[in-house]
Amino acid sequence: MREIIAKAFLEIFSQDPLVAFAPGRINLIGEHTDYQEGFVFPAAVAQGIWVGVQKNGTNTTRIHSVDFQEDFVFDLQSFSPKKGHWANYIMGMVSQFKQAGYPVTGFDMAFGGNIPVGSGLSSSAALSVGIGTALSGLFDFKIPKKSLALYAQKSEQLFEGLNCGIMDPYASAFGKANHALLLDCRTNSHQEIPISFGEYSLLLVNTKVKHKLADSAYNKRRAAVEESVSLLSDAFPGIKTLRDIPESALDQVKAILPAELFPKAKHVIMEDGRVHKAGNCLKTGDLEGFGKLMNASHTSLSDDYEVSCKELDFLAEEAWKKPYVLGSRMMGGGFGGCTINLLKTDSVDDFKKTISKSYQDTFQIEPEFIAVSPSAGAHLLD
Ligand code: GAF
Repeated sequence: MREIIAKAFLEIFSQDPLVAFAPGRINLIGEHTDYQEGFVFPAAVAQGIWVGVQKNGTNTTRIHSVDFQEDFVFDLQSFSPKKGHWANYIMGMVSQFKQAGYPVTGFDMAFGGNIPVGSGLSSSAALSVGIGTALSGLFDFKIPKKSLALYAQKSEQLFEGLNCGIMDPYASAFGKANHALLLDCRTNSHQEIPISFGEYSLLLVNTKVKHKLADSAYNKRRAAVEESVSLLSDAFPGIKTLRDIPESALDQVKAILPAELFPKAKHVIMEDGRVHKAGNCLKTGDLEGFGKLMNASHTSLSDDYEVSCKELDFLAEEAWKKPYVLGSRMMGGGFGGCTINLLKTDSVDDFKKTISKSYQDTFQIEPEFIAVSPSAGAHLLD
């Protein structure tokens, strides 16, 4: 892919580019907890986005998307979001750089990648972090990874209107080969946990659906848990987020919150606990325990947080029936995208064959299987 981007750049802009790579991410467990300053357990993957850049000596930015075969030009002095357009990710990052005092001048860019769009592997965070890494390298800004992740989060909030958390860009920036990141979203710091699944492997199954209104439902869930925090603040003085409420206080929480808010708060509180337990399982090699936590996470996301959909539920439930699957759950924001599965490597073929058939019989869609393994975070390429 690096060669494809460099070749396209040379053809269009008549220069050789500086190329950066930024990966997509998986999340082992810890869903919809990052924006409550909770805990998540993501890893970067080998699939990602390649971004080629070079200065052009003007005040204009010219961009070519290799995947969409489209161009976009904007003036660095005056630009604004364009509803639903991929160029928002570039304009959003440039805007963050400018606000932070980094003097971006005219540049050309070509980018493309191999993350299936809508798969829930966070191609948007990979693109934003890739742009940040490329521009930081091009202008020699030496921006710390944590700042790049925070700029990418803010950019997506302001230019795309998704009130997202820090998990996706953080994983893309900090990923490490053969490790997952046990990330504390209050301090924005992480422990690197070595991942070795022995005779088991991770495999994603892409539903190939992305239900409409996913982004507005995401923002609504976030608003609901924020409302719960304010309703709980008298009984729990000093709490900032649901992360500050222990599982042992769930009965008290239930007595205070309205019936429609309690299950959402319960999910966030319990999911934080599951992330800690999952970290311990991986540290002690208890893969069966880890798989059970994945399954419990799915049930909670589906029944309590209500961010699953019939396609994701079907794939998780089919996977649970297989004796060689240790765990299966929906991954990411929900309403489509992928399930993440931990299963015996020598049963992957049987899994693909049987799941493919049952999913097609039920939904008339051929699912996509994506093998993933924890990989390095964003970096400049030679
Ligand atoms: C999306 C968001 F971008 C993340 O911040 C996170 O909230 C995730 O959904 C759910 O865990 O990927």
